Amino acid sequence: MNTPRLNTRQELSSGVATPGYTPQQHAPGIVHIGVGAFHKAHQAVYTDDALAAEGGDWRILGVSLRSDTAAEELNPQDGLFTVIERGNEPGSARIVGSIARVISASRDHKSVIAALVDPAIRIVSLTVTEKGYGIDRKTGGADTSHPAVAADLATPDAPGGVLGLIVAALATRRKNDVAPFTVLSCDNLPDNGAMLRGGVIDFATRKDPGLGDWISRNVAFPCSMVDRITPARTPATLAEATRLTGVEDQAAIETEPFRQWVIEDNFPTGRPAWEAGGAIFVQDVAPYEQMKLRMLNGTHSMLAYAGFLSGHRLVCDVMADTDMAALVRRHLLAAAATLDPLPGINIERYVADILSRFSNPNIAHETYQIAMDGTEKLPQRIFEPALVAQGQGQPLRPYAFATAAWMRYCSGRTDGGTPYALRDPKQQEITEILRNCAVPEKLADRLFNLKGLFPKKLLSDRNWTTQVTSILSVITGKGMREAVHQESLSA
Ligand code: CS2
Repeated sequence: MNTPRLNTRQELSSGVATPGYTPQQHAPGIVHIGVGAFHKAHQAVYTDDALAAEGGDWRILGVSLRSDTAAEELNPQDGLFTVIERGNEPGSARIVGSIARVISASRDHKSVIAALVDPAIRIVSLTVTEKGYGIDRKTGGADTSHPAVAADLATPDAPGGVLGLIVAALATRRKNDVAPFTVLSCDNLPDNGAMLRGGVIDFATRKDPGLGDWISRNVAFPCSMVDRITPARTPATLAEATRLTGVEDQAAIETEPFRQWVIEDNFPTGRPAWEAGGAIFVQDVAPYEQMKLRMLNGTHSMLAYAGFLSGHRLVCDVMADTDMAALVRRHLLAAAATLDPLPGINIERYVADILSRFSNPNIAHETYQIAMDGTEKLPQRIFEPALVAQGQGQPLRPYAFATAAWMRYCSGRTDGGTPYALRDPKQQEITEILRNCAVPEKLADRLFNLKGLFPKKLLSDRNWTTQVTSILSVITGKGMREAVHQESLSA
């Protein structure tokens, strides 16, 4: 007999948590761009909790800019999906009902625009990854070399990228005298709201300075810090969902029990009661964001490059390697030392929590997944805390090691010679500059010169460049495993 597919009419196995409200009775109030596993494990769960606690018309209309997968998986299931939490206890399943529907921009562009200009939509939130925004981090304006930005500037009436869509929708709302929506970035970027605000205003001003000015005076862009480790889904996730719920769920995801969301409380047109799910509302998100980016994400990137090249497929395998675990701890402590104390946060506890989250053996989080998009991630995760450490006279070694591990990773071959794809927006440039370059000093030099990547203050510090180059020469000479071992002796 065929297993029935999850939808609002299907009976589920006992013990499965279902929405504490009737999803169809709540209209959408949020458009979310980027309906990937992370959104489903994070904002969708908080919204589910908010709807159960306080109701309101706050369901989510998902928008996928590039792929049809989310729409194909979720729409036949009335937007429902299973979240499997995997901690140290056996996994538990929960059905989330906060997503009403997903619109695929490539198939139904009209509906995307209609949703964004609908007065009922009061929040547009985003998880589009670091590279999805098309904002130049140096100037803070629109990055005209970004393909979606360039295309949208050329044909602003048919926007397909983040900046183009938001600006076109805000222009229409302004014309129709409809209050603007609040724009909420949920990606791992410092000052994500302020950054997006800068990009949107610059993009709008290029088109119409009056619009840029109106946006700067009327649209809120709160910052937020998001955290929940969510591995890419595998066929095992779907099989486990069926085992736990008794139905087939093509949209199931798995994640860790931990979750955190710190949000700047700036929602002029209202918001769901996300605090019901544990979200914390503050005036200034920056210190929380710095803590998370430098400690959790910075250490993640370091362990991804060194771990992947040491032959570890999963983060929990990295943590079971005592040499690597020593470097993980060293990196966390070094990053912690760059932060000011934060009321309500016990930093030793935060370190211990991260170590235990990374060691979770029931989460199949791949080092290769984290290694992706290094040029987009290293500036805020590694270089920024390195600059603080430099200014405060703290050791630069942990950041130099992370950087050298990334440089070695850029060569695109394991120590055994197996090639892998870099998966980085600068992949082509990196591959070209590294062609026929086996000498570590040259390799480091060429990557140091990658346009716009390294801060000048680091490049002009010989202590920094020499450490990176010498670590890289140990890695290339002796292999990653041995280099990690040597490094761990002084950790
Ligand atoms: C990871 C993050 O892939 C990565 O770069 O560092 O996705 C990390 O798992 C999340 O930020 C955790 O909240």
